[in-house]
Amino acid sequence: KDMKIDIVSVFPEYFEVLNLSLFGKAQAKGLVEVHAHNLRDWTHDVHHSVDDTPVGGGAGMVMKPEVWAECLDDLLGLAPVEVAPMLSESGDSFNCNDAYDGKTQESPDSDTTAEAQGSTVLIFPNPSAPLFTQRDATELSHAGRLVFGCGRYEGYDARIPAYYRNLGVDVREYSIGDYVLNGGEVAVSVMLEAITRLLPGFMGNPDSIVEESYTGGNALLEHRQYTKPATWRGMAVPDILLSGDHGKVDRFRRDEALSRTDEIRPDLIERLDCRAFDKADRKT
Ligand code: 6GU
Repeated sequence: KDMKIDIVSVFPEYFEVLNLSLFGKAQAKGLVEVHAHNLRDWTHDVHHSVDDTPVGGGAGMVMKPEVWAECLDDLLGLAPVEVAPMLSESGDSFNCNDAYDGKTQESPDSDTTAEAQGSTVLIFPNPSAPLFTQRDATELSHAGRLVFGCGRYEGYDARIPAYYRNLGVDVREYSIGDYVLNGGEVAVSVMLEAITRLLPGFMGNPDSIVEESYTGGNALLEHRQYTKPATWRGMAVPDILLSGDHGKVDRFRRDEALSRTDEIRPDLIERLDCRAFDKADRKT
């Protein structure tokens, strides 16, 4: 099972790092195939312009729909179509991550069912979109092809995602956190790493994936880790971890995961499925 990835950006060189390290090895093994394209290759004017001033006024520049569409039509193998006026006025078709038929990306158990199985997904990084989570990474790791469109400047014309959604393409828009970046390139690298490390054969030790933070219905921060020596510069590792009693070790780690999550990320505790608590879990 392999995954094809296309990235469109005005800085395609940014993605040269993908030939290095773990990702480079995965490409060599044929697990993934990545192509970074320059959006300006789809321009026709001498200045290779990809942006224009915002309609309605305001600061900054907005990426033009024509250039993006020529590029994405090529990559997706689609012919240009004129959208019927009624459709183009429909407010629904502009909703983030909402398919035109009203189907949303959040299926109740998308961790396992993978709506994206083997299919093509078009992804736009967007600071004003829903947060990209481990659940999204898991779901998208089952896709056959991912096409990322990196916006720059103040963003891209809202009709681009809406147009492809109307054609029935699975279009997603994601933010990677509550802070502002200059463009989508960093966000795409973050999403790409979160997705591709889940591909079978990508990681040396697949077991290390199962126990991680944010996985399954048990989205807790991980307990702290220690290695040898048992005492270092006068600092001892917790006794229980040296006891050899696996039951006690598990209990200790679970309590620490709960208390640390409660302290650092109380929002994660609130979103926990109450079925994820066991009888011995401390009440907080
Ligand atoms: Cl996806 N893009 C940009 N430009 N800034 C962001 C972001 C994305 N996510 C958080 N900040």
